[in-house]
Amino acid sequence: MSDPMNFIGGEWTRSSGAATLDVHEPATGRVIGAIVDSTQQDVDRAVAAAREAFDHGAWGKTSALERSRLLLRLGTLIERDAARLAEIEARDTGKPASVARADIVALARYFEFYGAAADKLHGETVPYLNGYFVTVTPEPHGVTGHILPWNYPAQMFGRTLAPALAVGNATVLKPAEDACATALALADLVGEAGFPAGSVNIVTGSGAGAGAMLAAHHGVDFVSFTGSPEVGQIIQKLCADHFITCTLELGGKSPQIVFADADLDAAIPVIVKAITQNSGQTCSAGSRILIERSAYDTVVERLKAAFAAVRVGPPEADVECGPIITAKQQRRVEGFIAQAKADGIPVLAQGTIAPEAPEGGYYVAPTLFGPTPRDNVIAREEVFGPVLVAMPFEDEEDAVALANGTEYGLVAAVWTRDGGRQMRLAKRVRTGQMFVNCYGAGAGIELPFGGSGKSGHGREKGFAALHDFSKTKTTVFNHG
Ligand code: TXE
Repeated sequence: MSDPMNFIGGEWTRSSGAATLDVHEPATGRVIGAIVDSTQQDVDRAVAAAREAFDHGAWGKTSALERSRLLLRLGTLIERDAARLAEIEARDTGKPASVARADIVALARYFEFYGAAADKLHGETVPYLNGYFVTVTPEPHGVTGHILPWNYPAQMFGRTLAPALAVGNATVLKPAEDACATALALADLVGEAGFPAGSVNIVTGSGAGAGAMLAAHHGVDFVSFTGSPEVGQIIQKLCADHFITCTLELGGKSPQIVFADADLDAAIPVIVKAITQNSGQTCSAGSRILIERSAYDTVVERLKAAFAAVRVGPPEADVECGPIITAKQQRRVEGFIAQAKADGIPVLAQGTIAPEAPEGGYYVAPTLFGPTPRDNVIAREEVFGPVLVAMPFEDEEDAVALANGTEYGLVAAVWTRDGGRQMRLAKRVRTGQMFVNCYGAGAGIELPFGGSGKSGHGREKGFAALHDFSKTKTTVFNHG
């Protein structure tokens, strides 16, 4: 597909307008293509196609077993085309080649997991008055809107669409304007897998344009959004205007809490990877390291060496860290680093930009700061880049207060050999996911994921996503 187009009603469709947006390659900064900047008419068409598929079309009539088989087939097609998809993803996002390949494996796994679950979503019966029989069954919302970020475009396609489709919703997806290529490549596989027309629609375009049009659309019954807290608030208000709900996955400032008794051989590589993986552009990035004061110097020495060994380069160099997604995000990350330096926070270590990194690419050297004052902006706000801040704490009570001391609450980890302390912190740290002596631990498709506060609400992944993408219906039979 060379001309910019949307995927609507099972077909590649031209925009009603002429506007397009350039696509830049993060590794070089060069323009490598263009996408449709969708109009209101384009979004109307996509929602109408989904509505028709759900209300009257073949999709609305599929059985759970048929949906299961469609999802599984799509997962198999993704595996078949994994090398091609990984190349597209790496070029579009700048991810190291091996990371892009792992993302495609995770993408296929989403369709496998939710394909296998689609025909196992049971309802329940409720004991009630004599003469009555009551069922409570999960029902699809109808048409679901999906607004995606650019940091894991391939994984997000599976994370949000697979559970929505498993339940039976018809979907309209707006990928991020900065990374659409994989979603568009997947549209052809959706068709090949045999999904009925209108069950999956893809419209590209800007956030303030197509994104807002989708969330505001009265033909949409539920919205799944991943992105910034500022836009999350806009989405929630747009949804409230037409009385629908949404899930918001908005990022974090996730703490790794290291006690003096931690196994540092195990902890240090995991802690460094958790902030440099995907160049720190991960909602669940472990961006704060909280260290028991008595071990602060030892931990920091180990961290410095590991951090300084991180290399940054283009996808084909396949080093630890790729470029930042756009020039705008690069400026944002560099702005945080410059401000922290201006505030006098010591730089403990920096990674290196590899000589293979082309001029013009959006590269930022991973940076470790510490000790970082607790009230400094870099200790509280999401940088969304490879920037780690180290902070000492006094005791368990102080560690909990520090961990809970931001507006976010998405992911946290504690590193300690003390079993009682593991249990206490797991209970007291305000977070959607808690890791004990590990972090992330794989793609985690099976594990419910989501936050509270500025990290958003609702749950993705695991069976929890199936609940969020459905609503319960209570049916009361009078057989008296
Ligand atoms: O996000 P936006 P940006 C955070 C991270 C990052 C910051 C800014 O801190 O530095 O957000 O990134 C669409 N109505 N995260 O500017 O703008 C947009 O087109 C409807 C964390 O890229 O929120 C894109 O598809 N939609 C996050 C999506 O929202 C709108 C991942 C995300 O873009 C819209 C990404 C509007 N008014 C950024 N404006 C995570 N949780 O992983 C934008 N969009």
